[in-house]
This record gives sequence, C-alpha cells and structure tokens, in this order.
Amino acid sequence: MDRRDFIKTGLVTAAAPALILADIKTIKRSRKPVAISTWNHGINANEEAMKVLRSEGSALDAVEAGVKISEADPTIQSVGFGGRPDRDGHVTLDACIMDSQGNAGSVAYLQDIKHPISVARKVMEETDHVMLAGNGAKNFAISHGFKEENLLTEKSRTAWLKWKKNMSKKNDLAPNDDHDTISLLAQDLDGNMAGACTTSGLAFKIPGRVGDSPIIGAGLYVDNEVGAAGATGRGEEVIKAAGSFLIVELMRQGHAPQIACEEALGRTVNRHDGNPEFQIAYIALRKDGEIGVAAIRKGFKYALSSDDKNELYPVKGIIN
Ligand code: SD4
Repeated sequence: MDRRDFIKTGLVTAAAPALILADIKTIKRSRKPVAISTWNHGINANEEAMKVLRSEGSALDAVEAGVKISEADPTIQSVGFGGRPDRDGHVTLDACIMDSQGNAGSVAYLQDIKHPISVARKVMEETDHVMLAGNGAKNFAISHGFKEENLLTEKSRTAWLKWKKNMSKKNDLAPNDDHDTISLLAQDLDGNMAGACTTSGLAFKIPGRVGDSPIIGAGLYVDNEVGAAGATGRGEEVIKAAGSFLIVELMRQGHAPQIACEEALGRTVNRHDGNPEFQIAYIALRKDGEIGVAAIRKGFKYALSSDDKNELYPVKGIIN
C-alpha cells in the first residue's frame, strides 16, 4: 500500500480491523530517563529536563523545568516571553501539564506572566480545577507570587506592526503558519511519565483565541500506564481530532507509538481531502521508552534525549 492509500484507508482500520485491547501490564517501563520534545528549542529544554531526571528528580519536575527554558527565551517567538502577539498586540499564552497520577492543570489566554507552565502546575496542585483562563488565570498567578511583566519584546512588536500594515481587512485568520509550540514528554528513573505543553499560539490570532496547547487530550495527554503524547501545529485541527488522547488510546490498544501518531494525523489529513494546507506534528513516548513522531508536512524536527545523547531529528511529512 502506498502512502496515499494508507492515508485514505486509515491506518488502523486497514491494518487491524478489530482493535484488540492490549494487556497494558505487558508494556514494561523503561529503566532510563528519556525526554522528547518538539522543534529546535527542544534541545535546550531536553537538556534541562535531563538534568532533573539524572539527579533522580521526577518526570513532572523535569518537564516543567525543561519548557521553562523555552518560555524564558525571548528569541523563541512562539512560546512565553517574546512570543508573537495576537491581532491587537497582546501576548496571550496557553499551557498545560500532566503528571503520572493523571492530574492535570492548564491556563489559557494568560497575559503578562512569563511562565504559564508553572501557573498550570499551581492550578493542578493547589486547586480542585483543571483550567483557568484570562484575567482569572492572571489574578490566580499573581496571588501565588508570579510577577506581572511585559512579554512583548521589540522584535515581536516589530513583526506585529509589519503584519498589521500588510494584512487584509477581511482576513480574520492569521495566515501565519509558524509553529514552534513546545511539547515535552519525559520518563523518570522510576518509570513515571509526565508532559508539558506551552505556547503563545498562532501569531496575530483573533483576540480571545485559544488553541490546543492548554486543552488536555488535544495538545497533551499522559497516561502513566501506557504512555504520553504531545502536539504542535494548527491547534484548531488538533482539538477536533483530540489528537494526543487519541494517540495514547491507540497505544493502549496495542499500536506502536509511530503507528498511533500517523493514524491521528491521517484522520485530519482525510478530513481535508488528503491535502491540508497546515502543519501538525505529534510526538509520543510509550511506557517502555519506544517513541513515535509524525508530521503532516516536512520541516518538523524533534529533540530526543536518552543515554548520553540529546539530538535533533528531522521528520518527513506524511504527505510531503
Ligand atoms: C496553537 N498549537 O495554538 C499551537 C500553535 C503552534 O506549534 O505554534 N504550534 O494552535
């Protein structure tokens, strides 16, 4: 079957008409720390995460520490401080985190706080809610000691002004297809897994727009018995596919992480007649340490760190 047939048919249905629930106890845990994350800046994030993991820290501490590196870096214009603003020039951030117990925390449309991932963790650990948005999330952050600061750098402001000058009055959806959300999945020395996902979302988006990155099951999902998955790319489409949850469920049913990622993408590709104009990429980490990575289009890279290596790998798109 060639690539196109495979996408048309749908991988899982073609390969395994009857989905057999795997005995999840047979998925052994990996005995070495692993960190996998999206895009070039995943290298530095993994580096930090691995420091935590190698010193016997938890996967949860590792993923938070890892993505904070990207959030604090003003040269990364798609995450945290220095992120590209929305249509009105406001930097609005989305993030979520999950631990090995199935706990989750999330913030959406958060402004003026540099580390949304840490606010998401506070939501998870100090409230009985999962998600806080907008001013509520900001006030919550401030009441927990987070500093209010301007996140719009000169570089992102200039990019926004340039975009505004050239934008069509009718164009409500930012045409920009720059994606650099960081999703980071990790497994610690105890075999426990956690994940974090953080972004400034689509550049020049409609004010109020929230993407997949703070949505549990879309931008991120972790099930410590099975594995974890994270997303980057066109958030609207990741939400419609419940992408990360779908990948973890496919792994639970016995499919390899790679197959699970490709199947999740395949469903979206099918909905767009085999040729979507946008990019989505998924990363997956199964309990036994096996990984899966897939992107709709070429150009995506992921960073993988295990043993003594921390390297960036390019990924072929499933359609080009
Ligand atoms: C979103 N998934 O808000 C994010 C966008 C992104 O790499 O940049 N992903 O839709």
